[in-house]
Amino acid sequence: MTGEAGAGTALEHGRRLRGLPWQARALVMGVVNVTPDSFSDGGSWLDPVRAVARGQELAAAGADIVDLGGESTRPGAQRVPADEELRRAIPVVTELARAGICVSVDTMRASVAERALQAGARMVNDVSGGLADPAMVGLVADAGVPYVVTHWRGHSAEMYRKAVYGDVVADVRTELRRRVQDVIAGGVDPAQIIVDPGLGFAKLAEHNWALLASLPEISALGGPGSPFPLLVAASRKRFIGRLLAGPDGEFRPFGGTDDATVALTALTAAAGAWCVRVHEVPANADAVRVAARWRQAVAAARPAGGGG
Ligand code: PMM
Repeated sequence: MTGEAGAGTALEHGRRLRGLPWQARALVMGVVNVTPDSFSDGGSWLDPVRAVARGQELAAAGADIVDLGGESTRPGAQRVPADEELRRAIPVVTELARAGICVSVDTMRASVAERALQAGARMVNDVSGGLADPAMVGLVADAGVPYVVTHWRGHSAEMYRKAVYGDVVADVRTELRRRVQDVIAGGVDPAQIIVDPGLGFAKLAEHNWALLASLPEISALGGPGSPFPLLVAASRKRFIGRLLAGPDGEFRPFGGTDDATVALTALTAAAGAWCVRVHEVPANADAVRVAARWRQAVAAARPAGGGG
C-alpha cells in the first residue's frame, strides 16, 4: 500500500507511533477477548491455546495489531479480579509476542498492563482513559508505549445511566480533551497518544452515530494541524444490531453484523481513522485498502489549494 500511495501523494493516517507498524492506510486491530462473557465473542477464546491460535489467525489474515483482553466491558458486566485477568491474558500475550505479533493489551488495570508489557505487548488500550486505575498513567509514561485514551464515564455496570449529553460531540470532545491533558500532565509523551470516542461506553445508538459523523472533530483535540491518531471500535456493537433489526424489532445478533462492520470500516477509514478495531479481519483489511485508495483519488482530484 505504501508503494501505491507514491511520493508526494502519501496519505497521512496519523502520526507514526513508536513501536507500532505504520502503513499509508488505516491499521487493522484484530480482537481476541479471553473472556467467558464479552458481548461480541465471549467464551470463544477463553482457552489459552485457542486464544493464541486465534491471534495468529488474525495476524495471518492481515491484522497489523492483535488486541488482547482478559476482562469483559459489555454493558452490565461485573469486574473480574486482577489475578483472574492476569491468568487469562498474560500467557496469551507471551505466546503471541514470541511469535512476532504486535500485541496491544486491552486493560483498565496498571498491574495487568505492566505484566503484559513485560510479556512483550507493545501498546496499552485502556477503555477508561486512565480513570479506572490511578496507577495507569504513570506506568504508561515510564514505559513510553503508545496509549489509547478512550472516552469513558464509568464501569459497565452503571454506564447506561450516564448516557446523558447536551451535545454529544461537544461533550465527548471536552471530556476527552481533559483526559488527554491529564495523561500528558502525568508524563505520557503526546506523540504516543491515540484517542477513541468510546462507542457504546455510556452512549446510546444516536450518540454513537453522531460521533461517527464527527471523527475529524474528535481527533482534532490537539488543535489545528496536530490531530491525534484516532481508533474506531465499532465492530459488532449493539447499535449496529439495532440498525439491522428485523421486521419484528429483534436486534440482529452480533454474529450477523460483520458485513455492516466492514461498511463502517470503509467509511471511518475514508474519514481518516488511524486504526479500526475489528473481530473479523479479512474483509476489513480489504476495506482499509479501498478507503486509502479512495482518499488518494480524492486528494488527486482536489489538490490542496487547487480549488477544484
Ligand atoms: N470496546 C470494547 C473493548 N475494547 N477498546 C477501545 N479502545 N475502544 C472500544 O470501544 C472498545 C475497546 C468492547 O467491545 P468487545 O467486547 O467487542 O471487545
